[in-house]
Amino acid sequence: MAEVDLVAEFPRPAGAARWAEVMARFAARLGAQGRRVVLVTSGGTKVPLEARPVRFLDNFSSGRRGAMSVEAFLAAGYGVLFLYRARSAFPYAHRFPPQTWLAALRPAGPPQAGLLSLEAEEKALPGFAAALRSYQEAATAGTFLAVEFTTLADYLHLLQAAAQALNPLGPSAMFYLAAAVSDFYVPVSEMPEHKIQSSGGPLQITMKMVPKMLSPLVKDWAPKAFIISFKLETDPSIIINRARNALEVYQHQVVVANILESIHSSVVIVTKDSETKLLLTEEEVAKGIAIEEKIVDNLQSRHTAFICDRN
Ligand code: PAZ
Repeated sequence: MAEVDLVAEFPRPAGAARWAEVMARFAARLGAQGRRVVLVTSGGTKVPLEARPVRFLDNFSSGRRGAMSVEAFLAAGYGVLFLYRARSAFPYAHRFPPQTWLAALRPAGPPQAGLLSLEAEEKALPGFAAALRSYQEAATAGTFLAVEFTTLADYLHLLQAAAQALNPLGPSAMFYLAAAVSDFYVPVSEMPEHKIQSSGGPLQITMKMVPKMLSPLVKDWAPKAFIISFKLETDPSIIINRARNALEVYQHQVVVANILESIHSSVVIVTKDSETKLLLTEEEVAKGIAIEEKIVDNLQSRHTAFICDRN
């Protein structure tokens, strides 16, 4: 879809131009260091049903896949641009919902010289200090940039800007498109201005199909990059065919196929000529290993081969 169509169909969010600059600077700096950079998209998009929206169409995605994958990519040395749904899972922080640290942390005496001291029983917040350290290392090294979206329009504009920022990195750029993006939307021109009244009786809405952004991404926005899309289904009998069909239609490199019931324990990495099942054993679950570590490890090797091939 050409840029002009995107703007016409989906209002450009406030701040999109500024984020485009920030993302371009981030990618250029890490590219100049010779670092690989991955765009991780994460969480679900929100689709308004009214022009002054009270109601929305949304989906189940928690953002956990994206957040865990960011941690694995940073540990592997990638620069990470994280395009995520506001208030969905955030790297390092998602393991510690407020009720865990609100109960465990307490002030360790009055602030001194502007420094606030907090303390907690070590076993009340296992992994907390390590998570803080990992996050702060990435922040200090400047290898992590988080950009929020809420609505489908935000997501589409920011995805395009992120792709344009990463395009100059050629094959060193990876796109890891784990967000659950709505397939349906109500065009602005067809939205009721005010809140839909329940006194009007049962509601019928006709929604338009959201254009598939994978097509311009692969063809025009970042044609040299290594591109991974995700495919979620609830029917295991169709998943591999749907993944193969996406590879055929969009001509990108990898589809990560997952089934709703087992998204966090099993996936299949599908390419033009291979299918690799990744599974977590009970032992691995007990050790706290996440499926995302296996996905990222697998994709990192494929990315290395892709870069060698292109060079
Ligand atoms: O965000 P989450 O951890 O709850 O779920 C991850 C996921 C299932 C949204 C992701 O793995 C995925 O398949 N995304 C693409 C969904 C799709 O458009 O088919």
